Amino acid sequence: MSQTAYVTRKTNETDISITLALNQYSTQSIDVNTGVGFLDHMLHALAKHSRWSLALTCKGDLHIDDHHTAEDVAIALGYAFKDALGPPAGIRRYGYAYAPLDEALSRAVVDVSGRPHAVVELGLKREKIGDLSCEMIPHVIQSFATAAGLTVHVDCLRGFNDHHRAESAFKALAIALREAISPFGSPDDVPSTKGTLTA
Ligand SMILES: [Mn+2]
Repeated sequence: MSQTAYVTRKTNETDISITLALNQYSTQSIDVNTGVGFLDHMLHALAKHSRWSLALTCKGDLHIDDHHTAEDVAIALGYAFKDALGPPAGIRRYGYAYAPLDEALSRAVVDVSGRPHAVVELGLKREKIGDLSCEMIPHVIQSFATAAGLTVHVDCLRGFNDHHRAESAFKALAIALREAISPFGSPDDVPSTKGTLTA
């Protein structure tokens, strides 16, 4: 099954191109360039531990700030994920994971529900990490989940260093996503008592 998507999204604020392939267990190719280094780092971690291949470029209005770039990249990546996955069937649907990074520990719980909802509590204290505003970090996860049609709960449970806190959250989300879309049951089984996860 080909689980790939190609998404472009162009506005007056950003120009984005994404090629995404899911379940890349033998080889992975990851190249992320948004112009915001720490955002690239988080998306690279998300792709790596989700076992995605990801080529993502964004030319955004960084002369204003990082807001449009971070938000629009997350939205486009969410659409790419939803498109690559296709109608949810033959998957676990639920996934959860804990990921530590040194002293930091985060937990992510994912439901491929078709019901977009995100609760993200990372407890970041700094104004920015590199050129990414800390207020944008939970917003990236929320925007991704909304566009992808996912329910996600992501909490950083402990940690002193904000770089570690954020990175452990993206790693936990990656592993939970990987689990949630992993094959389970018969390929045409929709894991819902309602019989659909798309309405
Ligand atoms: Mn790091």
